[in-house]
Amino acid sequence: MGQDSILLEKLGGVARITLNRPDVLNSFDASMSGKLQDVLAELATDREIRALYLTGTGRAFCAGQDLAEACPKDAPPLADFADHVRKVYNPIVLSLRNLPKPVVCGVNGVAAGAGASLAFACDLVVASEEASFLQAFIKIGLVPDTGASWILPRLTGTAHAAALMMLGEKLPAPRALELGMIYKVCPLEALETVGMGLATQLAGQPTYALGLIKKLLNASANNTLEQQLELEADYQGRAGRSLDYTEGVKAFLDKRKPSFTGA
Ligand code: T3D
Repeated sequence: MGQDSILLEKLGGVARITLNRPDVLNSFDASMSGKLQDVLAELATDREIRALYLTGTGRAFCAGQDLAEACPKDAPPLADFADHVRKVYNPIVLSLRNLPKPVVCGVNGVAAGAGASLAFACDLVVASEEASFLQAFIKIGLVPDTGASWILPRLTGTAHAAALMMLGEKLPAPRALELGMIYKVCPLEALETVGMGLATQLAGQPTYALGLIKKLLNASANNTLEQQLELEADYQGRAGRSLDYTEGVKAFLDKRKPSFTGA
């Protein structure tokens, strides 16, 4: 029996998801993408889980599509990449962006093609000093997918996004940090502590409000100021009716640490 391509551990309020095909740099075959979709669907409704941590086994985070699966040596290539992208990668991006809880990504090594896009679809990205990001698509005659062409220009501006996508150069994590593509860089030995630490911290925060912050950030990309102001008002109304708001204010007035339940 083969190894499990996705590992899921529930550690208190945090779900730790590990991409686990290290021999092929955790590239996505049908089994791994299907399992990731299933795990994300399960975690979306698991009330005990209030934050996710996504990382990879071995020396890579994820090398995107498994090219041996997409173009087998002795068989015809995947019939329709459009169909494949719609069914496999688009639902994963939408699950991560629409998940009503925060996702921290711990990029342990190279993140290439859809693997880089996967990291950028998460809320907070922490990378090891050895990690790198690679818009590998152009190297094999493809275009960026899995949300890269939407998110990269918003992270770096069009000038850098165009260079990354067109030149396909490997970008070291410290440079990705300088360009505003990721949140933090740390030594590889510290990645687990830093990444899981952030996820654990987030799991103790007001989950409902964090979910609304994600929605605000998603909407801000295309809204006018007027639309965004209205959305903020609406969400503030909702957050103000949450149990965590009541607890937050009560704790402040009592001069004690709040105990948020996520509701
Ligand atoms: O199919 C569709 O629906 C289209 C959608 C596509 C979405 C995409 O993600 S397209 C982009 C696909 N990914 C790539 O093009 C990246 C390919 N990999 C690389 O360019 C390099 O491996 C890296 C730059 C990521 C790392 O280089 P390096 O030198 O550190 O490692 P390596 O020696 O190239 O790879 C190590 C092993 O992993 C090697 O196998 P071996 O020789 O030890 O048996 C290599 O073949 C394997 N591997 C790496 N990436 C992939 C892979 N095997 C299958 N698919 C991969 N993507």
